[in-house]
Amino acid sequence: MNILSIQSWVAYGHVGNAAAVFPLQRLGAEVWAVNTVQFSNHPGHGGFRGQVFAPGLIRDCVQGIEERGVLGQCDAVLSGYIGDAGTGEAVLEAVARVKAANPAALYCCDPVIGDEGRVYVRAGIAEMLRDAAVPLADLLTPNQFELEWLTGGPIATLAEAKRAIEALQARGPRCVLVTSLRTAETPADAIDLLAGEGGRFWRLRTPRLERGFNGAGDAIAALFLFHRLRGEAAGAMAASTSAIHGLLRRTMDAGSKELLLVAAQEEFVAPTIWFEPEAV
Ligand code: PXL
Repeated sequence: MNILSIQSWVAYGHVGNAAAVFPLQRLGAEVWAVNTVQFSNHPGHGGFRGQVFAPGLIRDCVQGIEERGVLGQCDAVLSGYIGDAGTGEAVLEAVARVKAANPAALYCCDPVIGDEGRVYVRAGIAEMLRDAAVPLADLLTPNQFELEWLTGGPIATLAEAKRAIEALQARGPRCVLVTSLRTAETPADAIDLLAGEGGRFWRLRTPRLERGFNGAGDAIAALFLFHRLRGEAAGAMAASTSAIHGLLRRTMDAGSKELLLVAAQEEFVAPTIWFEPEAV
């Protein structure tokens, strides 16, 4: 399995490609990692240094891969946090090139816009994701805030979440995984995930952890893509969520600010706790 992953890179810690590449490799995927930035660390630490790469670097790397004659062996493109609109265009051009070389390739778009009621990407990015990336995506992995932003309204119930997924599916992606969802039906101590594909929906309920983790969304999107390439959505949701839950629990127990991807690597292969989705 070959996955072209176009995301940010941090030297210290784990977000973007630095959260996605190793879990994919640990499962046996070849990752063609194209980095959109090189930062010292995630901005959530309060400060950071580094550079945003020009979109031309992404185009060059994809063209170079194409010139080696291997683009047709790419099974999927994965994109996440996009720093500026030019990068977004280069990502979508890469998707088009891969799909031209391998029509069976999937595009998994993690539409990183914000969380907890707040947009945290630059002006224009959210609109680009909604208007240009969603129509090209085969798999989409929004959190609840992103699902609400992309579909234009608050989501308070499971029925509303299902309708929002259907509205997105009508615009492009056949498979949508909502990576964190709290509705009227969600117990206070839980977080739900909701997947929809082929007219069916599955909900998976996990214990709510005391804090959030930068990069967790990036890692779950990568693992969901991996397992969905291997099989169907419900199984991919179970495998990816169970793995990330194990990773987060271990990270929390150790009191680490950054995901303990290396120390918890067995969780990607054989999660300690297995969560089963239910059809809803
Ligand atoms: O986790 C998403 C992400 C990835 N990369 C960088 C980020 C963020 C979220 O803020 O800043 C550089």
